[in-house]
Amino acid sequence: MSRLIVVSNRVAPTQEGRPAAGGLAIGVLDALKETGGVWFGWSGETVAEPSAPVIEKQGNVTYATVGLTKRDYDQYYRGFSNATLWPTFHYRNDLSRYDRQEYAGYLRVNLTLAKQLKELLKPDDIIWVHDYHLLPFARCLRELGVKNPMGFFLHIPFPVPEVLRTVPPHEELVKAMCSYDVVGFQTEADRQSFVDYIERGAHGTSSEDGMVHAYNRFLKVAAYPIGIYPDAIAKAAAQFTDRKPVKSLRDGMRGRKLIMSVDRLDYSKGLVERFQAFERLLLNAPGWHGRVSLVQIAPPTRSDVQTYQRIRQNLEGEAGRINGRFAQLDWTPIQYLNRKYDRNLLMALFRQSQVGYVTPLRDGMNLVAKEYVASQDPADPGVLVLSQFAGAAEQLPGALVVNPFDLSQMAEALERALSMPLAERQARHSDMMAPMRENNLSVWRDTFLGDLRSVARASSVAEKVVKVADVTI
Ligand code: GDG
Repeated sequence: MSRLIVVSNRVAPTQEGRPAAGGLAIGVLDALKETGGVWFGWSGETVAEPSAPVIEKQGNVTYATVGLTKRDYDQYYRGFSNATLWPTFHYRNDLSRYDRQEYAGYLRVNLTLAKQLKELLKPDDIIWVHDYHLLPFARCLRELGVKNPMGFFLHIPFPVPEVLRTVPPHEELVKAMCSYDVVGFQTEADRQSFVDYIERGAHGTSSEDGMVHAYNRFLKVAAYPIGIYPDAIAKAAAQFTDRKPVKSLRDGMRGRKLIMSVDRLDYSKGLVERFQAFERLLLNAPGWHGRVSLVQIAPPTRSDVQTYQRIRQNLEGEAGRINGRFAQLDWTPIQYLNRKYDRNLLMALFRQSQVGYVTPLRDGMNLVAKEYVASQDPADPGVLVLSQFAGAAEQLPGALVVNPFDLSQMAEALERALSMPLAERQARHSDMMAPMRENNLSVWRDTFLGDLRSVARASSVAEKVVKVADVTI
């Protein structure tokens, strides 16, 4: 059996039990632990000079991590990845900036990482690369002569061509993506945006079976919506219900209803709009004063990128303003907690709440939405209020789907969720659990890797045929 080599910008914390706030880390680590393999990427440290990977084995997973120099970190990570690609792919061109030096740094780091990985590779390894930091990684490996099968999965949205074209090297990036054998997206809409670019902007073609022909390459392009393990989450949520922080939250609520939100502190998550829609609920329906609180957990990320500092200030300002306007001596409408919590504890907190409030302005999938549903007690489940712009909306038919730009609609959905009868809550909950079980995290991994293996087999057969033909001629 060939080894699985997973490559992502950041390799998840190697210490068991340390909380990893981030959907990619959660998804990849769970997927890798079952099959075993190597996880290669950045250690999270900055170093004076690039050096050989540090290898650490834990169970059946080998972690191979490398440091980045300060210049690499600034140009590749903070710069082109997070100040150009992230905002643009989340349709925030207003926050996006382009700097040619940063793009050069992005390409340089991809090449350096490819050289470092090459030294670890065996001929029958299969390589699975993750996310927007590494769009050109396969092209770099191929230039170094690596012939192994290579797949790529994009965790964030892929924008429509008109938006993608605002990134100056868009064509070079899409061309580089065609060096993979399989390119996977979270949703059908993302897949369609990529195919539209290929057909209209790159003179390529696509066929019904998902094969794309462009820039002299054949690759499979499909949607592989990432899943979770709903039953394991349900179990953890139930087990942690009696832990101290969960109990003290419950006691502190004194019979009030609880709306829960958990997100990395990121402008794509629509936090300000979410607070304002909650404010509108309190304005429109004074009967809820003193009877409902919103708990927002938002661990900080990328806090050295300037736009992230602004969102933090903005949000703290909004929470303070709304609390100042409505709070009573014994009631704080919004509890805003700017820190990380233990994962199992989060699931138990979800289970305590009556509403999961997940309203990103754009999101590749959004695992929190799925985790919220999985955490619920089937006998008395909470209701999910979900943005139509989260990939998860394609998959969670029992949610109350809202447009996060429409504050009134969000306030109405909150009120409806808070008052929903038990039978309707139960029906909606079971409508969502069934597809989540069917498309759990192993299905995501196995479908992707199954496609990667079969495309790689087909292209190696085709290569042999071409070689034979060359000899015959
Ligand atoms: C990217 C895409 C896509 C959050 N706070 C804490 C904590 N978390 C965990 C959540 C969840 C994960 O982090 C966040 O995942 P999301 O999917 O919601 O969002 P991103 O981080 O933006 O992930 C996203 C995902 O990749 C996977 O493909 O769905 O669209 O943007 O699991 O529970 N975990 C702990 N403490 C916290 O305080 N332990």
